[in-house]
Amino acid sequence: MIERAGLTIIRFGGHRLRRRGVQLATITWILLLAVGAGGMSRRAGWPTSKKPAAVIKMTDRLTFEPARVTIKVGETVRWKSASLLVHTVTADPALAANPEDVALPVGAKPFNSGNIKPGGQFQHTFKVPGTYRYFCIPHEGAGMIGVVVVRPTTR
Ligand SMILES: [Cu+2]
Repeated sequence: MIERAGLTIIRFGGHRLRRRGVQLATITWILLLAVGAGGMSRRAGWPTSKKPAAVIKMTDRLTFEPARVTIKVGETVRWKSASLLVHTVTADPALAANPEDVALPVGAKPFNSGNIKPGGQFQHTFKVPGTYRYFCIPHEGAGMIGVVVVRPTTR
């Protein structure tokens, strides 16, 4: 009985090993494909949620907190509503009641989030260095104004 069992294992041992080899090769291929696809998506710049360099809260006290942040060119700022009120993030002189509430570096395009509802958020990537002064449309008169300083990268 024992000898017969031993013979059986020897007889099928080679076959079993070969099958395991095939399985390993298949798994290796799947892993390589997965890693390859990951690398490709990063290189091709497929949509990935960009990690913000700064997060600013919009509050019921009609403030941006912090009111002033400093980032590097190419970085992203995210604004999050921690408020029951509707706010905006607006850096467009055409939409300001007081032109002094807006400042854009030369060459930077104006931007406006539109209405950000409670719990909502908005983000903007700054491609031109300089000092940005922005405001909230409904609360400009109440002084809801913020500043983003964008430093040039030193090479
Ligand atoms: Cu506001």
